Amino acid sequence: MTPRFSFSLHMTDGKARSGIISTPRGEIRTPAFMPVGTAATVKAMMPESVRATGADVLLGNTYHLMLRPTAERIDRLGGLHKFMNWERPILTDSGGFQVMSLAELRKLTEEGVSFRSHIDGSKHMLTPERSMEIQRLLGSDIVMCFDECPALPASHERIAESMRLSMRWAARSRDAFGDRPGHALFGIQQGGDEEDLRGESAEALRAIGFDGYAVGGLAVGEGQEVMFQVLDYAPDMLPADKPRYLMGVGKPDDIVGAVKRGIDMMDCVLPSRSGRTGQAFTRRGVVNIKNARHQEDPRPLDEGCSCPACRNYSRAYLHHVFRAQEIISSMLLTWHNLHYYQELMQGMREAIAEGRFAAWESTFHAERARGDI
Ligand code: PRF
Ligand code: ZN
Repeated sequence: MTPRFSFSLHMTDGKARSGIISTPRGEIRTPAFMPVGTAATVKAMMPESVRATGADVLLGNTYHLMLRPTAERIDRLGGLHKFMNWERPILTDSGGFQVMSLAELRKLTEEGVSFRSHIDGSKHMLTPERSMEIQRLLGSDIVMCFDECPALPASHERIAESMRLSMRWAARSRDAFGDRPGHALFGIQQGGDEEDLRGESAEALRAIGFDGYAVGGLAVGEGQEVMFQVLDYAPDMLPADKPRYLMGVGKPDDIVGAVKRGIDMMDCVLPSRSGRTGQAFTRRGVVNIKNARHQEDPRPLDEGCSCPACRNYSRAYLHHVFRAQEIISSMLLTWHNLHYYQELMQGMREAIAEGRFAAWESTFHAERARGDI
């Protein structure tokens, strides 16, 4: 028998939840953070190193991979897992959001989005049906519905029209996905910062029925305060027995606030991208390794961190290789940042399981308030 996709909720502490998503390619411990592997690589990291940081699942992108090297080529080469040497679960985003933020000459219709590639200007079209086909060719374990959303702030009418289009696309995504045992399809709630529209969107998705539900359309310009206001009600509108995924979030304190409000999965480029720009996340806040104050500091980035950057190198070395633009700088800082994010998730999972999330959260904020060493 093919092992099925399933979610088992183990513990709740307030609204925070811990559990396990089971897939034929392995388990995903929740709350989960998914490193972003946009172009079939988590930049500057070998897949075994990504795994060593504690990641159970990666995120891949329909938009980037359809343009280069194309979904058809990846399929001919045995699928994305084999292509990039990551055998564990992969979730793929559906492309609509990336088209609207990255592509040129976009044209949105009921049918889908036509656009020109940001790489070579070539013409393409994405529809719910084509997005489902691409994600199938990639061999994605968790497939996302095709959707779109406005940047915030936006008017109620603008948000409503966009959300209703995304809900019609969600129904088409569900039909095109079909029945694929062992693979999951997630719906995406839209509705911006309007409570009534979030409710309408959740209703539409529940009526169609999905294996998991994402909260989309946040972290698009509204700021943390408004995002948390929406997260105070939006996750509660989605089925409690299915995973809830907050897309494209975020900074460590965004992630903690989202888990506190009932989110199970998140993804963000921040830990990997910041690693390449010299920003390190630590329990005492953000450290800018290019700052001259590190140039002769023999101490590690973070005394309490067990990652290779902190075990084997000084701040002085990390400062030097960053300034000299050496490739190892991106490798070490990305490793550290991904390790930090995964330890954050592990800390929350344990705290939730032991019913001490509130105390864990107080310590998290207190440590950051002390500032860097
Ligand atoms: N939809 C999709 N991908 C996304 C988003 C969304 O709303 C966001 C919003 N933060 C990030 N990535 N499909
Ligand atoms: Zn470290």
